Amino acid sequence: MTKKKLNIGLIGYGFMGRTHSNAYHRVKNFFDVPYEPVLQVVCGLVEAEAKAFAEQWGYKSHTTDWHKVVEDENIDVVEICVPNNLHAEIAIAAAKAGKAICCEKPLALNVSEAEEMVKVVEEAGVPNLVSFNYRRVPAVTLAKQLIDEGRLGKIFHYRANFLQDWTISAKVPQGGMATWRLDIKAAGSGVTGDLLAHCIDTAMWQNGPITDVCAMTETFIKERMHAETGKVEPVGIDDACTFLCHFDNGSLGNFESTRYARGHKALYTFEINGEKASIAWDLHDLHRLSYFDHSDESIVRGWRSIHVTDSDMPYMDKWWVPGLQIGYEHTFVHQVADFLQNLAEGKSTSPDFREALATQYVCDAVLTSAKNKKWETVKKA
Ligand code: SOE
Repeated sequence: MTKKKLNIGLIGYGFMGRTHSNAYHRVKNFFDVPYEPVLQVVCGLVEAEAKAFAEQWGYKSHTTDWHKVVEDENIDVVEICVPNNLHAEIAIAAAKAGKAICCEKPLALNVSEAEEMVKVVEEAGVPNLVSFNYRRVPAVTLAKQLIDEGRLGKIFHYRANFLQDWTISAKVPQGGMATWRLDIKAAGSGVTGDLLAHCIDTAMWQNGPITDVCAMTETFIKERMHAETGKVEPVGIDDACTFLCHFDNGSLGNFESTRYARGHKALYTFEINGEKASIAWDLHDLHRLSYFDHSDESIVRGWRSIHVTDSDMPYMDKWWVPGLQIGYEHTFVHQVADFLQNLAEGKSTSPDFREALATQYVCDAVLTSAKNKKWETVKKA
């Protein structure tokens, strides 16, 4: 049966542009999606690079002007994969033009931009999604399922880390194509918006709203060369951030993120301790979910390592056979599969802009708390 074509316009051809493009290619082969995605146009800063990207990833055309993508009547979905400071302007224009939107995380540079984005997409009634992809690692989705089934009972503790080590050298510049995440003007914050936002999104999805936070941040390297100006400039981002929090359900949270944990490249881990059971997960071994069930007979009770590959586990019936693995890129395929399904029903996909605003509120409270050295209440989205 021929499916309705869905025309995709991608803005940004960096790392995230590749993950999203790959997802659109793969999704139709593995999932029974209601549309046939057509990669129509890619937009990026440098013409030759946009052209090369279009050729490599099968986009029909390329441009260096994002307005052309948003204003193109032919485009159904706008994919926003550019630095954070460009999210709001593009998303607002796309919503006003009636496009469905998938925006990279974090939603915006700051809370006021994020609030405006939510207002505009909701007024326009366009389906929207923010790409917090780790929710769609099968083991992470399974963890959510186990919690929702009440297997952990009352939850006492939620702790999460996201550790990297790629900015330890003072020679790493700030700004520019590859290192915009170090430039406060482009990123809005450092590890808080870039890495902790992932942990916060997963945590609130699994364990409910965060009500208040107490944080500390540090900028270990105070000045870096700016890739665009060539000048040594003060660094405005947080290199590391640790915070404590309360969840609405009474449990305690403990979060840490840094780009200065020598030896760790992308060590995203979480552990949740409940009255009846505990769960732990580690991105470096993403197929495994550690699970401890106190109701097991005591002589065989212990931490089990569940290999999340069986076909009754989230998303896994679409891939290979039990025991065979998938990886990081598949989280984006799952995201697109869910997005297309919801799109056909005229719905947004979780986490939508409003849920991402809730994460932005936590990030904002974290940064304010670190600055003021005080507990901060988190605004409700
Ligand atoms: C930063 O290094 C980064 O690429 C984040 O921007 C991503 O969101 C994260 O998934 C991996 O690390």
